[in-house]
Amino acid sequence: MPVQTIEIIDSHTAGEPTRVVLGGFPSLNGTSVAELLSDFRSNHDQLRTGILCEPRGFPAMVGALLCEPDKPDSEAGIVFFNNGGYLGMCGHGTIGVVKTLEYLGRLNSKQVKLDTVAGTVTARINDDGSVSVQNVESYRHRKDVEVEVAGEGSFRGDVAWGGNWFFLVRDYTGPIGMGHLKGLTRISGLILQALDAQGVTGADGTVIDHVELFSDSDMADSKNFVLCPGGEYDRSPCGTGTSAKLACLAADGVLPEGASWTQESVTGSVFEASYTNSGIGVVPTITGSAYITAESKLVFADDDPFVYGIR
Ligand code: PYC
Repeated sequence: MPVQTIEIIDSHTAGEPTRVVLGGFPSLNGTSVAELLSDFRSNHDQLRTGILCEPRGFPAMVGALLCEPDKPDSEAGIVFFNNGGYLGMCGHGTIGVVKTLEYLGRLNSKQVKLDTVAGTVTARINDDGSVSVQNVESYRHRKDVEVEVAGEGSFRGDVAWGGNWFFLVRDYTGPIGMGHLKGLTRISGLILQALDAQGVTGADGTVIDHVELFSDSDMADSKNFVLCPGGEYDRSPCGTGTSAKLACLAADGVLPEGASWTQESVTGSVFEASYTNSGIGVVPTITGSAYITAESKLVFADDDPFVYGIR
């Protein structure tokens, strides 16, 4: 019974899980993080679901495969993946990776650069143990777009980039909370489908794969619900989603450069964020906390009918 084993460390950032792959993964061909992702997708995609989905994981997990960086002064490259596919960048995942590297004693400095498919990000461990991630440049692509959802009416929102493409709904009026997950997931999924059907995309026709709904918050500037590709909701306030939100707030002139924005998630966890102005948008910095939850070895046996997960 030949077996393959893969070493992982699990953490959660503001409730959202990250599974960092440390060893045992087949070596990938490519000279950049984007090329390594492409080889992963083309030749080893079954390991994506084997690592993340049941019975070894659960669908909300985000994977982070550590690899060679693109740039000589970066600590590592990261290929982010989830139950639905691959992510250009992941804010909560970057915080999880940094806490994992710290836990392993692999950080020589409190500040590191990490290369993702969306670009290089800089992460700093703060004195209180939280991590601040300076994300890739984020910007609003389209303002106040109307999308028609059959049987539900129309929704207006902005299309923005925060390392992934988001549709940030402006006029959702329902409650956001753990008691409403089914309805929030359903309406966000319908909006995602409608965007695709009605040809609303990110720049260069790129598919929008995240939807963000908002409500008032008792403890922060705003509360969100984020639907991720693959149909799971983000347990954290979503680092790239909060970056997209900052880009919209900056474009609307309602949040000045350097001012603090607190974003609560549907689970009640909070990210603190701010931005500096940049060429076409803003450079956001997102701060959150992550905690190690497990250190283990996944076993993939040839005769396991669910060796590549329940898909
Ligand atoms: O924190 O950027 C994020 C993220 C994306 C998908 C899940 N979390």
